[in-house]
Amino acid sequence: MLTLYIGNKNYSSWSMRPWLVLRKSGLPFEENLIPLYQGGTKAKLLALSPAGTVPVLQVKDEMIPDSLAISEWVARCVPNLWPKKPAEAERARALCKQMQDDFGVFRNTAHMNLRRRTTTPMPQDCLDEAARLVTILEELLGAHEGPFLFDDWSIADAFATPYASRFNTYGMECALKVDTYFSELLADEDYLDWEMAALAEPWTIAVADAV
Ligand SMILES: N[C@@H](CCC(=O)N[C@@H](CS)C(=O)NCC(=O)O)C(=O)O
Repeated sequence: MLTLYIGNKNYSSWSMRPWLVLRKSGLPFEENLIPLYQGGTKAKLLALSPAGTVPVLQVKDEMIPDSLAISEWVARCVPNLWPKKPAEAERARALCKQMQDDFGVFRNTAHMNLRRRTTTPMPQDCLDEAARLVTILEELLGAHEGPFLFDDWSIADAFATPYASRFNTYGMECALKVDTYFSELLADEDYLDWEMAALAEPWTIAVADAV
């Protein structure tokens, strides 16, 4: 049995990604949600793994932290979660890493917050990073038939989904091709299951709701 430890569905972009990957894999899994930034949260996270963060995937006695490491583990169990052509699979892995590591100003200014809709203008450095991401996605979409980044759904699309939700939350505009792609991600039935649960959550994180 697999157990995926996750944070709040409304706010935890890192948790959403491997959850979507597991859903697409068809592997049965249980989820265990640890509300973030409450008394005792950090101790619970550190008891799961030295990373002290979610997501963590429990596979029997093994605890796998990190959204990309978990996604890699799932992709070793189930075929076709990475693009089939090796060069495309490498490109997809690099893009996932970039979506994890880069765009820090964008991520930390425009927090993922599925419940929220605001037209508060975002600072220019945040918009600049968002525009850089859009350029990367637009180029990939232009080189493929779609509807996803590498034609068929792949882990790269799971990693892009929290960004799609940010554009939605903050009413940020982007190129038509990318806008169409984001709409596809946000209409995905697994994403909608996640969103429905997020909307019903009682917890709030003030710093994210203040934007
Ligand atoms: N690189 C990690 C980052 C995980 C991460 O930062 N998770 C956040 C939740 S969105 C967390 O657990 N924060 C709690 C804390 O840092 O105390 C991954 O991809 O899984």
